[in-house]
Amino acid sequence: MAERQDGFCLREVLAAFRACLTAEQTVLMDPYLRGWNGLIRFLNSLGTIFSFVSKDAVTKIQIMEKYRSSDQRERYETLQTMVEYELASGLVSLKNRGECPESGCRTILRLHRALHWLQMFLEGLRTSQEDSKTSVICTDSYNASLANYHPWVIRKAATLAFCALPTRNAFLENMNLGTPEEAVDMLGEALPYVCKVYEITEELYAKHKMLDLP
Ligand code: 1PW
Repeated sequence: MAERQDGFCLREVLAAFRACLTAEQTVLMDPYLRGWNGLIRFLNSLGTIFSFVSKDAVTKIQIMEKYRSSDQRERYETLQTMVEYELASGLVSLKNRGECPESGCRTILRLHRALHWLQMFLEGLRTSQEDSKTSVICTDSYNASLANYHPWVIRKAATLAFCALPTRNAFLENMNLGTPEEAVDMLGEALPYVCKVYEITEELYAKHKMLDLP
């Protein structure tokens, strides 16, 4: 297994997703992107083979960070304000990607779909037996979620990369959450927040009929 990046801890990632949620049931952009940056560090710690998986997510996070440091930063404070602003200003293309290739709405939708995979994967890991294969858990969760949006060649490459995943216990230890048992407890406590962020985003996109943005 590749060397672990200094100081990576899944706890911080999960705390970031928890911090996304406001009392008004909106999702704050900055902790959302912070959570994603942590996930990328985590993916990279799994080895160079995962860098192709993380590269696209990195590009998308950077698009969103650019909005957050632009003159329009306040419009992008939450996913809800972003949707409202981009729709009202004609910045989202509902039919043709070419018109708005970097809209925040389409960019977040890609990260949102990937988050579903992550949520299912970590839940699978949490509830699996000690001798379960992480590659199988990862492939199953991928096939049930993100794979539906990927062409054959990406599905093939992703599934190949999953074969290189470490064993379940090594994986749980790599999360830096203590023993595998402690890691499982931590996941049980924190995953509901990731689910909640996912659900609120899904509802927001469904309400605006944006679940299939090109
Ligand atoms: C082990 C835990 C896994 C959590 C990983 C989350 C990262 C997922 C990134 C998958 C990227 C695969 C290669 C890129 C595919 C793009 O074509 C696709 N992007 C995503 C994020 O699915 C669609 O983006 P596009 O081409 O419409 O801009």
